[in-house]
Amino acid sequence: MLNRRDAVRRLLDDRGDMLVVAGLGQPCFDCFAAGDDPRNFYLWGAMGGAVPTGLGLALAQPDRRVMVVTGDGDALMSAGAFATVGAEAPENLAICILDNERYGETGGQVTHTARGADLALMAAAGGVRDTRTVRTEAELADAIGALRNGAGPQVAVLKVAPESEPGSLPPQDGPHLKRRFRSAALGVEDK
Ligand SMILES: Cc1ncc(C[n+]2csc(CCOP(=O)(O)OP(=O)(O)O)c2C)c(N)n1
Ligand SMILES: [Mg+2]
Repeated sequence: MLNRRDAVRRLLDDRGDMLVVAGLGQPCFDCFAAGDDPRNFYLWGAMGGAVPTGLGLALAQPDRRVMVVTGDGDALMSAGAFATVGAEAPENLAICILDNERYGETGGQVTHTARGADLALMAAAGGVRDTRTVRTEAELADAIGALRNGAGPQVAVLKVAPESEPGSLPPQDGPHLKRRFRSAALGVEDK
């Protein structure tokens, strides 16, 4: 089982001008713990929003790498979006799913990935060509390379340990997060 904090820290290390969409719950905390950045868009409570938001961003900003970092619960909720990711196939989109097989943030209730659902296969069935499930450190190194530099869309499902990590909370003011993200992404002041 992989450690989610370590994996996200490595994924976002020396990130260049990459834009990051953090799915609700613990993925927000992992991205914040890796180093807050105005180019992180934290979705906080918006369940099911990470993949569609990252897809829209990747289509709107085709010259920027867009990295979605989200959980299995969030990805299951918007599973239909994989078909649009497959159809649009933005080369700059990468999706990293931290699959702890739990709704970790709300107390660890098991999700369907603990009961046979396979998010990498679901993405592949949606037409995403480069998908993988990652269980070992060696596979993780390859996956990080693909997520950072491989032709997108990329989907990697990281099987991470179910234990929660210490709290690490990003700013909670939604309008502030939206404004600072737009300013940083577009290089203009957004009032
Ligand atoms: C529509 C909706 N239902 C339920 C919730 C409550 N909720 C907040 S975080 C979360 C669990 C998210 O699970 P996952 O995406 O797997 O992230 P994890 O915390 O396990 O890393 C839930 C159910 C919500 N915010 N929105
Ligand atoms: Mg989860």
